[in-house]
Amino acid sequence: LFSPVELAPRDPILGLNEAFNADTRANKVNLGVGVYCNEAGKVPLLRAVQAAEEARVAEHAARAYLPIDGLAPYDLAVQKLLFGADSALLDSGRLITAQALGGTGALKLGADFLYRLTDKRTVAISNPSWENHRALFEAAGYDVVNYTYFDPATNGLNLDGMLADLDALPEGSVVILHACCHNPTGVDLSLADWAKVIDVVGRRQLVPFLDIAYQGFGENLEDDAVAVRLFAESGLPFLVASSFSKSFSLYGERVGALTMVTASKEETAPVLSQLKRVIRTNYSNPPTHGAKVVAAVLTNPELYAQWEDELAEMRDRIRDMRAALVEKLRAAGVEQDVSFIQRQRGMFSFSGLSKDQVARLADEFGIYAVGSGRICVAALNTSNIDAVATAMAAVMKG
Ligand code: PLP
Ligand code: TYF
Repeated sequence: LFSPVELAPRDPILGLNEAFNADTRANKVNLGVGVYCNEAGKVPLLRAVQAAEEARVAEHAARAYLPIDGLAPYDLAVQKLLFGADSALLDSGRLITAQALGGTGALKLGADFLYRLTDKRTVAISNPSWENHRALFEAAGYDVVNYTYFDPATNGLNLDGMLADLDALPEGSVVILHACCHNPTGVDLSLADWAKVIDVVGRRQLVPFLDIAYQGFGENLEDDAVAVRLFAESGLPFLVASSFSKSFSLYGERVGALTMVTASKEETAPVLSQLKRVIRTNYSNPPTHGAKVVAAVLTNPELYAQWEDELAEMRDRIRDMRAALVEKLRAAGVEQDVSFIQRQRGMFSFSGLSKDQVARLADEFGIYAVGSGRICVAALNTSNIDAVATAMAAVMKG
């Protein structure tokens, strides 16, 4: 039975953890996986989460099954966060939200749903993108193509290239769009850029699928949702995969959601019924704990305010680390322009390091980054940043 099975390639990001764990050097640093660590180098348990968990344990609640599409107060709280608490969409009958197993689970539900219920077979992802986008949609049966995104010459966005590529896609293609804090580049669209993208998407009848895994890590919760809100205003149908893994530091609880905005309220019941079928035939219904905790925080004004503060703390610390890294690289004698590190948003910096330079960082210094040159700025702290800047400068200078 199993003798013909060949070894699968490792995940290019999660695979790095194994190499890092096997490294015996005391001053090793893991800048690979996109996980926020605090100044002490630890994944934090947010105080708002702890308070909600304590209240939940004290309840000693029974564990019945959740509905197929998840906890209703959670789904509603997700919608408010995405579209705004006063959005007209909330009462429009055009929204469907299903609790999902993280943002990845939401993407997987969306991929399976679209493949099963539409006849188009092309998905476009940004070049570069999070590697799982390709893997998930290929596994669902899609042909995955790239659209132009990053411009290495400016370390910014190639908007014209992006619009031209979107314009050339077959009608009905699914387009995955990073709503904020693009992974891996940290390069985002402006309001005006989004308006142009929405124009092409509408004209070419593409299927927009927004991925928002870092809401709150760019500017703030509201501004980071601007793409979602502009698509909402456009009246187009679209999908959103959202995640609380990062914003609640609840990585292991798998808390996310798939939201679909239908074109009319008449579409909603059939779409929801088919989505439930996809869920039922995958895992039946989602787990309770993470969604209960997130819903408790999002529906309690005091806990919400505390969470917003803690999110701002994470965001500000990452910004401080960006500024410090730029300063220390310059101080270490790096002459090329590294100011883009401070303009990039979210957890990552697309550092411009080559594959060879990344390999040297690991071999010579015990500093692990993704082969693409992506580093997780959220893993820097005042104890490791000098070593990282010195090592980066050494490999950058040749
Ligand atoms: N989408 C992007 C772009 C991501 O970077 C991540 C990160 O983990 C996810 C989706 C999914 O996150 P999770 O499945 O951990 O909630
Ligand atoms: O890009 C990252 O590092 C995060 C975490 O297969 C991650 O999004 C990485 C790889 C993966 C799943 C999650």
